[in-house]
Amino acid sequence: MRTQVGIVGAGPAGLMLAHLLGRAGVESIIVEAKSRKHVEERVRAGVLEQGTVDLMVESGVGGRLRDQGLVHRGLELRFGGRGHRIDLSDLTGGRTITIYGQNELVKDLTDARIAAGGEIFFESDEVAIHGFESDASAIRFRSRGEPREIRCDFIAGCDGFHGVCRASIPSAALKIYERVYPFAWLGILAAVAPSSDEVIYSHHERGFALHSMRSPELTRLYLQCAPEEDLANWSDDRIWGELQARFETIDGWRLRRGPIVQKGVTGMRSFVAEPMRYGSLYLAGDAAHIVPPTGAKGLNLAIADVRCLARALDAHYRGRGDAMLDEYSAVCLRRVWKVQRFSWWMTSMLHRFEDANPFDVRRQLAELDYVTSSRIGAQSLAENYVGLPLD
Ligand code: RFL
Ligand code: PHB
Repeated sequence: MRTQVGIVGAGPAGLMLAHLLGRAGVESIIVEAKSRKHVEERVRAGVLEQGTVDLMVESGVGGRLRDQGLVHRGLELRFGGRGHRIDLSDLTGGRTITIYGQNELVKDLTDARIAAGGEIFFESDEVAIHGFESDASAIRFRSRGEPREIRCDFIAGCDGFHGVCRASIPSAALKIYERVYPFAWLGILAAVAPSSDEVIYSHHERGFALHSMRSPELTRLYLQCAPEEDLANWSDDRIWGELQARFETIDGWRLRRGPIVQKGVTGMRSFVAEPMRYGSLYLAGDAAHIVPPTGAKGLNLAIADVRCLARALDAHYRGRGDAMLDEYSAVCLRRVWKVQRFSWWMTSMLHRFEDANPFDVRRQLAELDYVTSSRIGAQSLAENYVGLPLD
């Protein structure tokens, strides 16, 4: 088989890239390790920046998102037993965020790709990439037991943090920047109406907690836990009790409880691999960088990368030269580092650190007080949260 762009990974990055390339008349084939069902049911991100929503709508895959996405104009920071609203829209000239599950976005993009006749090899085994240092790029894998090879001009490594693409680059050619946090998030999805109209980030002496949602009937909640936390120690009652304690307010706020339909523990890290290109291999999304989820940025960053890559590849195939491909890594990394800074900052401000002394805790509270009482402080948070402008 031959195509122009071979894509590894059918997560948000790989699917959006294939979709944008298809619209530009550039051919691609996706190779994915997991089944379609697995990819479409994976519960992950939920907050879309305005720029991500605009790209979905402009590129013709925003129908369900516009019907079912929950548009939010603000969020709440809760600390010291009080809630403080950050009016995202007022602070950013009318911009908003939209709550829409990553799995729904993945469904929309997969449906669009398949309807457009695009090829996705799900459940591929032994995926390996070759020849990207020279002009002989290829993806080799097994599909239903049969060996396959896709020869291509470019390979897009959209295979997430644990994928094969970044790992195939000689380690001497990459510089890795990393910080692993001494805590994780225990996340649940509960079949109950959200207890608030907006997302709540709560700082509490027992640890951080987050209230989000997926629909008027589904609540998404997270609580800070130990990195090696064993879910077996967390009965539903214990989870609800702990969440209630961490969202407590002086006026007796109550968290609605309901059946827990999904539970999981997610580690927290900041990670960047530079550069995001090696020969004709281009990394995008989690394959190149990870942010802790406190800023709700990972998915949005993945989409920003592939928007840039799709434009650069389009320019290449239209004979407009390779300047954009040459600049791809540097252009993406400028955004990546600003988003790293923001995600690290939100994480540091909101979590409980075991080794923090009383000074550190008072400084955290002062930071929260500043951000919620100064328009300029709040504006900086809001500008980053709704999404920095796309280059
Ligand atoms: P993905 O989604 O990991 O997709 C990579 C795909 O590659 C496949 N794959 C392979 N395929 C072929 N061969 C191989 N050898 C392969 N190895 C892997 C995988 O099966 C998969 O299908 O990466 P992508 O596309 O870069 O997308 C990144 C996002 O998924 C990620 O950044 C976000 O989920 C992060 N994130 C959040 N981001 C936000 O923008 N807003 C949020 O609110 C938000 N909340 C979150 C999050 C991530 C979380 N977890 C579980 C990590 C909340 C959580 C709890
Ligand atoms: C979510 O809805 O899953 C969510 C919301 C905000 C975050 C992370 C995750 O910062």
